[in-house]
Amino acid sequence: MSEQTAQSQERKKVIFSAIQPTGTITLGNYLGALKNWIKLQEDFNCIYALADLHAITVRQEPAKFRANIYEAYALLLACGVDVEKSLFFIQSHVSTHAQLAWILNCYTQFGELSRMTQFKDKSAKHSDNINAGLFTYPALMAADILLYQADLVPVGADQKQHLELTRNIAERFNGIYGNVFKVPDGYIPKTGARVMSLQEPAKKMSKSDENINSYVAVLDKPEVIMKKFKRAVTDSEACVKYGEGKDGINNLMGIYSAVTGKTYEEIEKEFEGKGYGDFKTAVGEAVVEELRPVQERFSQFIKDKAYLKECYEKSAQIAEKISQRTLDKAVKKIGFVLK
Ligand code: ATP
Ligand code: LTN
Repeated sequence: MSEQTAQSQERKKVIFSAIQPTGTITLGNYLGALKNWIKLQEDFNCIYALADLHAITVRQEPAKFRANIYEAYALLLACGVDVEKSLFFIQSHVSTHAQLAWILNCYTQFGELSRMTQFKDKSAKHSDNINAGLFTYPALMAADILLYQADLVPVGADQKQHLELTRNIAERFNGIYGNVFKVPDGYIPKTGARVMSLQEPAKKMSKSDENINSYVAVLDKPEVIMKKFKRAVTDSEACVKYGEGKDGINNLMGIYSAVTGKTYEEIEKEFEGKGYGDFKTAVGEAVVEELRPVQERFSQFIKDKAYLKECYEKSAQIAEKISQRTLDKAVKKIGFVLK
């Protein structure tokens, strides 16, 4: 057998990731996760989802929620998710996710969930609605990943803790019942893994932030993007250099580096002797150019609901079949009587 044949026969590694269709997708989501989703499609077996079940851990207004789901689906196709190469479905369309999530809830400890930073942050932010789903959110995320025996999970740095918990749940379950789940690894980019708020650069850029100047949305118009970067909070030093206590500049350098591929040293050299104004303009322009083709493709996809439906239905059917195999295996091991 030639080396080439052997290689092509080797099982391709499986990638799983998801994003919540809450609000508009930001530059943080794009640089921290989505850019990797697109790249990985060439060499891996990729399975992607819109996590609508996760999204209702925070109250959603129905009409707006539905519009956000369509928008997010079209936008991800526009970013380059290719349904000929990968699966891309809506989480609630594949029934195994909620089923395995219940099971994994019973193998996840109260103490573990209490330590999750996202739970602490979101329960502080939504103190009027600290529901059980918000608390057990990571068990559903573990189900998403483990159902597909995923090897790698491309996410931003903020999801590291949830991934670690997923690994612990998988190991615990395997420890009791034998090898049921593949224990996955994270895949976190070197630059862009944690894009910070443009207004409070110690906080992550988040699509649910009330202050729209704190984030750049992938669908923001060029002039809006330029304005948001010009208003970005920096410091009084006026020197484009990466360093401690310079959260704002560090963040802009991270964004510029993730978009252009330039290293921090190259960026420092490029802006030697120049002020923050010039730098902010350059960052804004680079981001506008990066997002222009995505915005153009989006405007086509969003008009064609029939095409979107065709894509998500086809992917969901296949996902249901693949994930059912893992669910059956788990159910059998636990000792349920099979149907
Ligand atoms: P929300 O504000 O509603 O919690 P979010 O903006 O954090 O949403 P998610 O849907 O939770 O977005 O995350 C989607 C993906 O984007 C995840 O892989 C996450 O790690 C990544 N991500 C989110 N925010 C950032 C950020 N500021 N920098 C880099 N990656 C990010
Ligand atoms: N919790 C994730 C979204 C998400 C996810 C997943 C990411 C839901 N299920 C499975 C990776 C794998 C977030 O980004 N906030």
